[in-house]
Amino acid sequence: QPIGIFDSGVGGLTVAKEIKRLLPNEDLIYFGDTKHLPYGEKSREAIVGYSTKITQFLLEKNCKAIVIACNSATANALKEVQDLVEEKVPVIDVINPVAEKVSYEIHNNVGVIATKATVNSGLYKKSIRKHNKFIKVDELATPLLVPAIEEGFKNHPITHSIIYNYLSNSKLKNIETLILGCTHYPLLIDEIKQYYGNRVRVIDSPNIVANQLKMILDKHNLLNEENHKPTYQFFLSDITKNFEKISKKFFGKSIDLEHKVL
Ligand code: DGN
Repeated sequence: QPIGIFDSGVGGLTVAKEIKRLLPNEDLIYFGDTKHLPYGEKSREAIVGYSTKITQFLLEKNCKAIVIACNSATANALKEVQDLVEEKVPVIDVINPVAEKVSYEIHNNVGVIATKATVNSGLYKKSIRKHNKFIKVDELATPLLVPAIEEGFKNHPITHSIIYNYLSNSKLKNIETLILGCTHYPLLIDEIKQYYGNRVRVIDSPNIVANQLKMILDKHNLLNEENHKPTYQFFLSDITKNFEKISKKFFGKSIDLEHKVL
């Protein structure tokens, strides 16, 4: 049985890649809802609608776990996705495991950059404060980063200037730790680290999420045998050049992208 992973586009590939690295014997099904991207600008109702439809599709594909590899979907549709699966399979999200880890390990000023849909939900702050109410959390919406990434503007002057403009915001002035609260953003991690130098620690969210998944599958006795040869399947609601390029970089040239109407 495969693990189902979904995002609005290429962002969730940063999580899928880490899952593949940490769980090399697992079959993966990835769904990128490229037709409805970006989720960060959509209403809660729309995000709930897309997320539950994709979850339904992944359940039909017999997935043994669902990874919501999208912060905007987690912040707006986690409960609806959980209700839909009725505890038949575990649901792993990208906010709660990161917030929990940060709240135990770090005791300082934390900054979160994310889409509007995530920042408006305030879920990072709530989730961190639930575990540790002394941490100061500042969240900033940085919506232009997703279109820049989806356009393939890595190492590009436009992206540098967007990063500079956002990160110099006074909200993030005194932070010592930064959470990339959008699964697209690790694709710009070099540029973001370059802006801060050693001043700020950037959390490796994909690694935390992949570890959480591993722990849960292990707990439920759902991990494949060590000699299992994995398969990787990709479904997109719209096949785009940029997805093709990034997915091939992450998963190898031989992968196929299938179109699925959503
Ligand atoms: N990658 C998604 C996230 O983590 O929020 C959303 C990006 C988007 O669609 N704006």
